[in-house]
Amino acid sequence: MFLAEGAAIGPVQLAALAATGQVMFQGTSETSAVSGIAKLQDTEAGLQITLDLEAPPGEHGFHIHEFGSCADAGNAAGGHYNPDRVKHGYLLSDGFSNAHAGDLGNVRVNSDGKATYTATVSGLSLTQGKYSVAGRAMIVHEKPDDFGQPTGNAGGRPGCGTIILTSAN
Ligand SMILES: [Cu+2]
Ligand SMILES: [Zn+2]
Repeated sequence: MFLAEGAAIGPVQLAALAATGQVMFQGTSETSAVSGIAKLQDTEAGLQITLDLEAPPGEHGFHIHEFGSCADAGNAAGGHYNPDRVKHGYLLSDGFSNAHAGDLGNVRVNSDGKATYTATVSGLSLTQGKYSVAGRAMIVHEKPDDFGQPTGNAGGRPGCGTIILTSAN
């Protein structure tokens, strides 16, 4: 029985865990000074996010929003990805019960205008399970996410990109 289960489950799990994706961030208006790329990968520990960004120095709220459109100055992306209808927070420390599934916190941009953000977010996936994010949008906000309600007071949406799959297996 043990051998039969291993033979049946192993290859399926490996295929499901190997998806990769990316987000090309572009300014949502002529005055938006935000650009960059995020590489995404499903791993056994969760969704691995590696963001390289150029933006005005300081902290910028960073979220996954519900819809994969950046039109209308980013507003077409809708609200924070929040399938559980819970309050706003910081997913990496508050978890899915006390934060939106899209609440990735802040990106800190250095004085040279560059930032890197890396995280592995348990529970999120590109295509698998309850919290799948491929086809949605990532937004880099004008201001810091202060984790206030209902959405962190992060202001405008100067940077946006759609989460696309680069490899499904
Ligand atoms: Cu946002
Ligand atoms: Zn939120």
